[in-house]
Amino acid sequence: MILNEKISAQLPAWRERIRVLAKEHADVVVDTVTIGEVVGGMRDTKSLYTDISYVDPSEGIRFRGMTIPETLKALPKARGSKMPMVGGLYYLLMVGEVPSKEQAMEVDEEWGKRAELPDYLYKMLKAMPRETHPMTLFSQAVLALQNESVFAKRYHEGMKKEEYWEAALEDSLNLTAKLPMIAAFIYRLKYFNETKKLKWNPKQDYGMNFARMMKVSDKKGYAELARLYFIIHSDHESGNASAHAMHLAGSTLSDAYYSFSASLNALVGPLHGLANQECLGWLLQVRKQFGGNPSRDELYKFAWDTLNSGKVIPGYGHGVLRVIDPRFTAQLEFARKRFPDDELLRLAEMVLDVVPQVLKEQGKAKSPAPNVDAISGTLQYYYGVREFDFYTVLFGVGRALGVTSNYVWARALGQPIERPKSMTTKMLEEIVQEAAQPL
Ligand code: HAX
Repeated sequence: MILNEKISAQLPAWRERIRVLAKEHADVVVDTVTIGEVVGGMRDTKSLYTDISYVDPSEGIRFRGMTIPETLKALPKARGSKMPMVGGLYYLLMVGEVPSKEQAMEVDEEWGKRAELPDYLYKMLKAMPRETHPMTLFSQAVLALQNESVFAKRYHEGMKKEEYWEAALEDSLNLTAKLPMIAAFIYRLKYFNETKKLKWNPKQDYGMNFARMMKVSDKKGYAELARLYFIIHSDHESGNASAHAMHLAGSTLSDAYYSFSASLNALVGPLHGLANQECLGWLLQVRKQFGGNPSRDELYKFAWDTLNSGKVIPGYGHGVLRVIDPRFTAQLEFARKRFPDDELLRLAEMVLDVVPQVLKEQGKAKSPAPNVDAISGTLQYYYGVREFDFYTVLFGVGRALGVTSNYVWARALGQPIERPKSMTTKMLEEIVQEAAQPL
C-alpha cells in the first residue's frame, strides 16, 4: 500500500535523527526544558501541580502527605475489618483531612444513595458481544452515563465558573458510587453469563458491597482485599497516563464521565494498568513451563528470554519511582499474612529475587524494582478472580477515586485548558547546532 511504502522508506532516517537528539543532545535546553524531556515523553518535567498526592522517587506515594502505611493506619476502619473504609480515603483525598468514622461513613452512605444503575446501561452492556474486552465495556459504560452529567447540564444552563466544582463533585460522587456495581455486573455478565441487576446494600461499606456483588470467593477476606486494592490504586500524582488523560480532557470542561472514560482508555495500555494482567500471565507461563518451584537458573533464563524477544518484563520498572513501590509492599504484606503458603505467591517472591538482577544486568531500566502491578494479580487469583483480563477494571475503580478528586480541585481552582507547544525535529536540530556554536 502506498502510504505504508512511503512511510517505511522514510523511517530509518527519522529514527536516527530522534536517536541522535535523545542520546547525544538530551541536555540541550529548549526554552525551559531539555531536548531529553521533549523527545523522552516529558519524563520528570515539572509542569503540573496537585496537592492530593505526591510521588517521591525514593519513597513512593503520599496521599495528602501520608505514606501508604500511615494512610492505612490513620483512616477509620470498616466494621469488623482491619482495612479502612474506602469512603474515608475519598474524604481524605477530597478534603485533605483524616475523617472521623462518622464522616467516612457519610461518604459511604452518599455512595449508597447514588449507586443504582439505569436500565439503559444494563441493556447496553448485555447487547455487547461477550468477547469484548472488559475495559472496553467499562469505559463504554462510563461514557453512556454521560447522559446524566450534572456538570454538562448546568454548563449549558449558564453555570458560573465559581460553581463548576460543585457540579464536578456531584458528577464525581454519582460516578464513583456506580463503578463497583458496573465492574461487578461486567464480571458476572462476561464470565458467567449472568444478567441479573445488582443491588447495593446500604448496611455494607464500599469494599463489602463490591465483594458481595462479585460473588467470587468462599475464602474470607475478598472485601478486605477490595478495600486495600481501591485505596492503593487511587492516586499517583498527576503525570501518570490515566491521571493525566483525565486532567487533560477535564481541562477542556469535558464533564467527569467523558474525562474518566478518557482516563480508562489510557489506563488500559500494557505499559500502564494492563501490566497487572500481563504480569500474572507472565507468572502463569513460568509455572506452566517449570512448575511451581522453578530453580533460580530457570527463572533467570526465562526472564532473559523475555527481554531477548523484545518484550518488557511486566510489573517491574517505573517512570518516576526508583525504589520498590510501597503499593507493591502493601500487597505483599497482605498476602504474606493471609496465605503465605500459596504456590503463586511463592513464585512471585522467587521472581522478585531474580528479575531486578536481570534488569540490572541488561542495564536499560532506570529502576529494576517491582511496581504496583507485580503482585496485584496474584492476590486476585488467590481469591478466585482468575479472569485476568478483568484486572485493569479493578484498577480503574480505584483510580477513579484519585482522578475525580483532582478533577474537582482543578475546576475549583480554575485550572486552564492544557496546551503545551510542539516543535519540529528540524527546529530541535537547529537548537542543538546553535548550542554548539562558540560564544
Ligand atoms: N522490562 C524490560 N525493559 C524495561 C523495563 C522492564 N520491566 N522497564 C524499563 N525498561 C526499558 C524501557 O523499555 C526502556 O527501553 P528503551 O530505551 O529501549 O525504550 C529503558 O528500559 C528505559 O526505561 P525507563 O526510563 O527505566 O522507564 P520508562 O519511564 O521509559 O518506562 C515503564 C516505565 C513502567 C513503562 C517501564 O518500566 C515498563 O515498561 N515496565 C514494564 C511494564 C509495567 O510494569 N508497567 C506498569 C507500570 C506501573 C503502572 O503505571 N501501573 O499502572
